[in-house]
Amino acid sequence: DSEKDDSQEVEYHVLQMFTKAGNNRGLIDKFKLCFNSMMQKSTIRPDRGEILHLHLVSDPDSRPIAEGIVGTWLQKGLLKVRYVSIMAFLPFQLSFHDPAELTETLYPIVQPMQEKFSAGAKSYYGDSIFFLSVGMHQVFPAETKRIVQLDCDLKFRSDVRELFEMFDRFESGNVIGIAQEQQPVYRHTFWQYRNEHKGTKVGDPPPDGQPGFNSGVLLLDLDRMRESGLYNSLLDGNVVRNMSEEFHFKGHLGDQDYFTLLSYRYPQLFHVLPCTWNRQLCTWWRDKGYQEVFDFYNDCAGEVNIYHGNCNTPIPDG
Ligand code: UPG
Repeated sequence: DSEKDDSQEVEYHVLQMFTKAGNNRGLIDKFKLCFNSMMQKSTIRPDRGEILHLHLVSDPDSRPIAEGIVGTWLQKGLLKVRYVSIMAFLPFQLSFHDPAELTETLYPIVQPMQEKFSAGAKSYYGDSIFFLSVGMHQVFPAETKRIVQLDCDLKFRSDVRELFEMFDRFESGNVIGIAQEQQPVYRHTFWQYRNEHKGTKVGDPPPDGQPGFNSGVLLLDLDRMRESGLYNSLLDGNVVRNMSEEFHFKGHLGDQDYFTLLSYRYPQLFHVLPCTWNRQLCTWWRDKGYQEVFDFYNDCAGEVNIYHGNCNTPIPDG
C-alpha cells in the first residue's frame, strides 16, 4: 500500500493552490487557519520517519506571503537555534510550484475541460491551473504516488493522516477520492437532462441520488490515475464534448464540474469520502428556489473532521 521502505522516509504529499494572494486579505486569513489547524492536529512527525510535504502552487507575489505564514508556525515551535538553516528544523517539507510553469504542461491536457467548465475565456476559473487536479498525474514525477489536494478555506478538526489512510479504502478502479457536493448546484445545472430523463438519479440528493462532487478535499491516487486506461481515455477532447452534450452540461467550477460529469457515466472511478471530511458551509443555493430540498443535500450527520467555508462563509470556532 504505502511508499514505505526501510531506507526512506514516508512522505505525505499535500498540495494547495495559493495564488493572487497579494491584495487578498481574505485568502491569506483562510490559508493561515487551514495551515495552522492542519499542523496542530497532525501526528505526522519527522522523528517517526514520516514527513508532511506541503506543495504550494504560488505565483512570485504570493510566495513570500505563504513563507511568512509558515514561518510564524516555526516561531511557535522550538526554533531558538542560531547559525543553522531554519529549513533543517522544519517539521514538514515545503515546495513551491510556479503556476505559469505548471500551466505549460497542463494546458494541452485540460484545454477541452476548460472550454466546457469555465465561465468564459477570461474568467477566473478559466485558468488551466484550476484544472490542475485533472492532470496532476502527468505533472508530478512518477515517484509521487499519491497527493491530497486541499482548498485554502478549510479548517482541520482531525488528523490529516486519516485522509491518507482513506486511500487504502479505495476499491479497484477507484482513482480519486472526493466528497459529495452539499448544495443542489448540480440539480440546478443538470435541469435539462433531469427534465428529459424523469426518475434519473443525476442531481438527486443523497443517500440514493447523485448530487455531484465538491473538490475542496481531493484524494488523488496518481499511480492509479496514470495506470487507468479508462481515466486517461476520458481526457480526450471529443469524449469531453460528447459527454457535455449528452448531459446538456456547461459548468464554471473547474475540476469539480469535470469530476461530477464523469461520475454520472463512470461512478467506479470515484471513492466517495464521508461528508464530515468536507463539511461545506456555503448556503447560497438555499434561497434560490431550493428551500424545499436544500436540507436533503446539506444534511451531514456526525462530528465534523474538516470544515469547508466555501463561498466565503465564516467557519465556526472550535
Ligand atoms: N484560490 C487561490 N487564489 C485565488 C482564488 C482561489 O489560490 O485568488 C484557490 C484557493 O486554494 C481556494 C481555491 O482556489 O481555496 C478555490 O477557490 P474558492 O474561492 O475557495 O472557491 P469556493 O467558491 O469557495 O469553492 C467552490 C467549491 C470548491 C471548489 C471551488 C472551485 O466549493 O470546492 O474547489 O469552487 O471549483
